[in-house]
Amino acid sequence: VALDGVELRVLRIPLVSPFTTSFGTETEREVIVVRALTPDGDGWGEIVTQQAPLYSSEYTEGAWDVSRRWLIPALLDRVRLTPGDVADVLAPFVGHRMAKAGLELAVLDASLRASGLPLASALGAVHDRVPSGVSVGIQRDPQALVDAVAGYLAEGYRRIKIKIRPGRDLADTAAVRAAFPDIPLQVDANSAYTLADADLLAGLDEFGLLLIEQPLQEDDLVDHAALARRLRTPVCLDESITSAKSARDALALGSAAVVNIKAGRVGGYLEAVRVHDVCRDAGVPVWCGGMLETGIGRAANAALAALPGFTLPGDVSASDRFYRRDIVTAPIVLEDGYVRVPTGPGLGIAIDAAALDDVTVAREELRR
Ligand code: OSB
Ligand code: MG
Repeated sequence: VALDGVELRVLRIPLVSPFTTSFGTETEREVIVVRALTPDGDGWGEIVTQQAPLYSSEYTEGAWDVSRRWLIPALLDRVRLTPGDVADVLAPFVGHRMAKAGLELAVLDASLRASGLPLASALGAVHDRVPSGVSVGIQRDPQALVDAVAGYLAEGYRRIKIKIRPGRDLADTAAVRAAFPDIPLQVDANSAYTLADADLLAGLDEFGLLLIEQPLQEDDLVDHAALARRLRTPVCLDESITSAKSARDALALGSAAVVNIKAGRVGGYLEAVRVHDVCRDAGVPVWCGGMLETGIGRAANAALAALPGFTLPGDVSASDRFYRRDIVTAPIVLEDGYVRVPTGPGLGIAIDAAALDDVTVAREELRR
């Protein structure tokens, strides 16, 4: 495509209920939406940073700054750009993978729309719908958690993930397992433990979990391998997997038996496919993670999750899991516990301009 300009917006969207993880509670989603302006039409992307650098080192104000000051000017310097060029042009800038991923997605959407190809086909999808799991935040007490899980199961979600942290782990998991003996269940610690907690974490083994997600720190690959040897529950990595190369390293070390793939965390949907390929070649199952995406990122995640190596249900939930009103005209919905993979060109979505304007708190346009 010929990239004439890029529009950035910061959105603040209220959540339907507070979302609590080991790193804090959110009541509002602050996120950046990217619009690639081309002679053939617009493309949309989403930078999935959060307000504070707690999940990873990236955060919204930082992503905004690096995008407008460095990343977008480098892209606008090019007369023509294929989606695959974006990562190469941005490679000299260290890190900032979520910012890069959001920009790449906007270029990818514009380019695919111009050629009439759906993102799912471009990435190599083999399914037209994907099973939907839901990520449930830490609640007031175990009973409140059981009630929340019951609500999601009634909606049809096919897999439950609960957030844990020190002090809110064994009892919460035990309560959910006791209430629902047969559901596919997994836990996510968001880096809240150390290897010294191995005995405590082994206490989770009796609950028949699909996996434990990211118990230790982002850079703890060796400790994750040591922990994996002490648990029967499979260890899954989220925060630690920042590229196809780091995925290859983690698998070589025995740090992960399962991988959560998030396009933002690895620098884009094209790199996410490469992470998928590395895991598939190694026989390691993957699933699609989420970052409380709007309808933009949610559509892209449904496309990614339809690749053949995604053999576990992802955090690809319906829009109304987090938002009363999405910024797309046809929000993602749950149908018999599945989410449909979009079939239109590019992301296959249409932006609801009024809804988008209503939640926009900042806007800037950069032109070549
Ligand atoms: O660790 O998977 C995570 C949300 C924000 C940051 C990190 C994570 C999450 C989730 C929510 O678990 C997943 C979703 O979008 O449904
Ligand atoms: Mg996680």
